[in-house]
Amino acid sequence: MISAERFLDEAFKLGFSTYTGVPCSFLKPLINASIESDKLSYIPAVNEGDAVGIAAGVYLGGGLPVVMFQNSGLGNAVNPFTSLIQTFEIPILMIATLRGDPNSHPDEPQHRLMGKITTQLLDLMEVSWSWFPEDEDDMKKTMEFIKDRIIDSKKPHVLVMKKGSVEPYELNEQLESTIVNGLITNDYENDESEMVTRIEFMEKIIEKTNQNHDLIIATTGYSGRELYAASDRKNHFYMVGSMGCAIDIGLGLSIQRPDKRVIVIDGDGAILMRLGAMSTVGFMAPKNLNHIVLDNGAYESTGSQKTVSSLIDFKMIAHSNRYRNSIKMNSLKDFDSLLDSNMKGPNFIHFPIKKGVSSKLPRPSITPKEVAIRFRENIEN
Ligand SMILES: Cc1ncc(C[n+]2csc(CCOP(=O)(O)OP(=O)(O)O)c2C)c(N)n1
Repeated sequence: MISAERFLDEAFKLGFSTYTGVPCSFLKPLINASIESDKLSYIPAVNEGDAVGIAAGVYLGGGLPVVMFQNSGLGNAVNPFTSLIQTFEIPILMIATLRGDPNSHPDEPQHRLMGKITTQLLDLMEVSWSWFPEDEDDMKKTMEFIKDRIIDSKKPHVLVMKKGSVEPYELNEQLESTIVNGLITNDYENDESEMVTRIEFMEKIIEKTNQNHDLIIATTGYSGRELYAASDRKNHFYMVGSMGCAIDIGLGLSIQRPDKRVIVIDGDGAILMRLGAMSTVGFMAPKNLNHIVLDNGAYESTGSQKTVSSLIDFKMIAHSNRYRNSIKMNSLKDFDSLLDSNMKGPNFIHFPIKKGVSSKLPRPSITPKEVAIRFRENIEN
């Protein structure tokens, strides 16, 4: 057994200072100690996939994140693992518990199958893993080795934790949110004649943002491609895959880099896939985060099938999740002045747009791996 504080200390010395995840009883000591530590931060994700997206944002902002969750949540994280972490080559350290360990006493029935396949699933996803250290004498070496390995290979590594690996650590302090009461703004006319297409919106983004101060995440599908078509810049992150994780990445980024303005360009289909992520945004309340949902009422990138967005009041959802400002607008003129106002966030803008995409829309010629390297280096410089 090792001490939670010693593990966190050792990891801190190696640069790991931001933790995120979803609790498991095996993880109790590590989560409790990371919440209480003055030098560490813990971001409470609501889904294991969101935790992986948040960690990606922390890394892209220059940090070294650790994700902790129960193996039953590994399934929730498969897509962000395969299409975000592995595709963009983002090195994160993960701690996954082993409920349902086939070599231990029988666990609850719901853990049996996942316990049996956890390490096989990691192998299948081509994710390297090793056992969580149980001996303090080995811990330092193991951690140094893993840190070098993930940084050199730009790949994730999972420490699989068996029951009783860490000494108990009781929780004396709870996480506190800093949120103030949010506002819903109903000042905009939303005249249909003002509606623009996605590419027109992207051109406005290009006009109103700059490479040094703004960090822009564009969701998977046509959004990323149209932002690229409008202009290819170092501060752009063109998502491919991990649909719904744009806001997770933006959240991790805005916490890691409070000095930058973070703009997340989401789609109605994408945000509906991971609405839960918005609750962590409200809880963490980063002032520099702007979350825009371009709502064309469709999954346009995959053939324009209708989404259920026409039934949804996104502004109310954002408000209920305690975003500081929740707005619906569809005019570029209004959007222009809103950006100039540099309103404190987290801000949510539901922006209805017209369908339509160029028949010759390019795909980024830069690879996902190059996008990630360029994005992180641009922030560091
Ligand atoms: C997990 C996952 N499910 C499905 C897809 C396929 N897919 C890619 S883009 C897209 C549509 C996205 O719709 P929306 O966010 O509304 O943006 P739009 O295409 O309308 O710009 C879908 C379904 C995917 N990439 N990942």
